[in-house]
This record gives sequence, C-alpha cells and structure tokens, in this order.
Amino acid sequence: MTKSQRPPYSVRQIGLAGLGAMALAMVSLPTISTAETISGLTPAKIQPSADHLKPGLAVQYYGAQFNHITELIQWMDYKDGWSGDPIPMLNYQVGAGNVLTTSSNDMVGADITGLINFERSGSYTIMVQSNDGVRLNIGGKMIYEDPDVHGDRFSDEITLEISEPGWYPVRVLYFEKKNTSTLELYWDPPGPQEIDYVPAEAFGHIRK
Ligand SMILES: [Ca+2]
Repeated sequence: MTKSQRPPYSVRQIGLAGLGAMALAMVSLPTISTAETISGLTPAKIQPSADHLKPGLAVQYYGAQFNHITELIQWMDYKDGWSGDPIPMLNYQVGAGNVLTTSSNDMVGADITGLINFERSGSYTIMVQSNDGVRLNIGGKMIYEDPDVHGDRFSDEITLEISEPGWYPVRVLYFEKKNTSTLELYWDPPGPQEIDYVPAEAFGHIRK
C-alpha cells in the first residue's frame, strides 16, 4: 500500500470498540453491495413467435445427492434425468416442502432451460436467492453462481445492460440437498417498476 492509498484513519485512532461498532452497523444494514454490471448478452438467434412459445421454463430433474453444482454437471454427463412439469416462474421459497415442480423434498438436481424476455433495452437489476446451489446463465454469459450447499442466501445486486430487446436463452442449474429449499429470481427492469419476481409472462420455452 503506498502512502496515497492509505485510509484517512488508523485502527489506533478509531479504537477496537469503534471497529466493532462499524461492523455491527454493516451487519444491520440491508446487504446491498456494489453492483456488478454485465453486458454483451446475446439474444436468441431465432426470436420465437408467440404461438411457438410454451409458458414457463422447461426442466430436467436428477435424483441424487449433490454438494456442488459441478457434481450435478458431472452427473448429467452420464445419467438421464426426467422431464418435469414446466416451472412457471422462479418464486420458490418452500421451506421443507417439495422442490420446484417435483414431488420430492430433498436430493433434487434441476437443469432449467428456456427463454427470458427483456422487453426494452436498458439496465435490469437482478437478484437471486438460493438454497442450495445455483448457477445462472443468460444470453450465453454466466451471470451468477453460489454453487455449494447453503441456507437461504441472496446474491448481490447484479446489473444487466441489455442493448437489444428480445428473448434471451436462460439456463439455471440448481440443486437441493436436504432440509429447506429456495430458488428465486428478482428483477428491477428499466422504468418505474420496483424490484419484484421476474413475472411468468417473461419466461417461455420451446417444446422439444
Ligand atoms: Ca437445503
């Protein structure tokens, strides 16, 4: 650290009690960290017409115990999953209840695929809450991952710079190991809306 980069105070000036108070103040504030900005997302090559689009996201399920998203990916390489009922929107915070559209409450892996509609260009702030592991890809970019076993946990705010309106490919890899499960995707689109779940009408998939 050079002299010019030194913070304008020292531990000795604040005192350890002061540092403790600062830490407490940080804990009690909402966890809004410096937003990461991601641009260069690629829309779907062929924009689907409304009559080709089925509601919600398609999902392939895998019944096994995973501890990390990479374990799910390896498992998917040599095991066939089964097609589940489409996922209307990502608003699952179900406690110990069934995971997504399965009738299982534990040991579920999910490969969720489809399209998400960014109706306007501009900045979309998104947030993910997960329990357990998740990896989110949109428009060919990895947007977020929290890949291991954990209780309900939010991402930071992530800003997507969308330069071209339209449908973008989305893929969510997710697993629930045991106990409670959560998978939520929120956004704050450009314009007057506030942050809320990405609505069902913004998701679609092409039937395979
Ligand atoms: Ca869990």
